[in-house]
Amino acid sequence: MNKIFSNDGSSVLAYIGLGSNLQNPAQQIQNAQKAFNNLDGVRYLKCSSLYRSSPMGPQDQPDYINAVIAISTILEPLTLLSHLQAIEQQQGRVRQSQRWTARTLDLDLLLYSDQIINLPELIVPHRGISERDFVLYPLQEIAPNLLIPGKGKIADLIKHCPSYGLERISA
Ligand code: A4P
Ligand code: MG
Repeated sequence: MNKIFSNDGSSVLAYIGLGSNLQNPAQQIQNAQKAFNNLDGVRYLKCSSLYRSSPMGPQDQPDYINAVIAISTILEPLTLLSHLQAIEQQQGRVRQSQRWTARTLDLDLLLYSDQIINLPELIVPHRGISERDFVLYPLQEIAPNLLIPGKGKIADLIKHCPSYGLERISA
């Protein structure tokens, strides 16, 4: 447990999507879990299984490993986003001009409590959340009854979700 986490009721539940398809993706996900464990203002709660998926977007890149983690946090959304980007940087993320290219680590803020956020640099729920099996299945695994603000019940979203050949690879 990190030092400045308070338990005074001001913390919120948030879900983060993790994706990696470069430089030992499963290890990248594990390293990111450790980074969350060490982040002030964040309590790491749980992580889904790891899932393998075919790339969404350009096909000339390796398969992805995806997972979702739940955290409790006292950080404001934009502060949390800047920590996510710092963790991506620490794990060697190189941003390309082209969208959806291969990466060592991508951290997306999927949900922040039941808030809907529409800022230039932060959109929550994450804009792809309802169209990605590699997000919805791991999310459902750790939050089976989730209601996604503005979108509906997770079980209903999964029924209409395209498939990227998702395969659960570890518990
Ligand atoms: N941003 C806005 N809202 C958010 C949010 N909720 N969480 C902004 C995180 N970032 C958010 O992101 C671009 C900008 O989005 C950031 O500057 C931030 O201010 P980025 O990580 O720099 O770039 P990106 O990830 O390449 O772009 P994008 O459009 O966010 O891509 P996605 O949606 O993250 O998708 N295929 C498989 N199978 N599995 C994957 O995990 N991931 C992607 C990336 C493509 N294909 C994939 C997977
Ligand atoms: Mg991203």
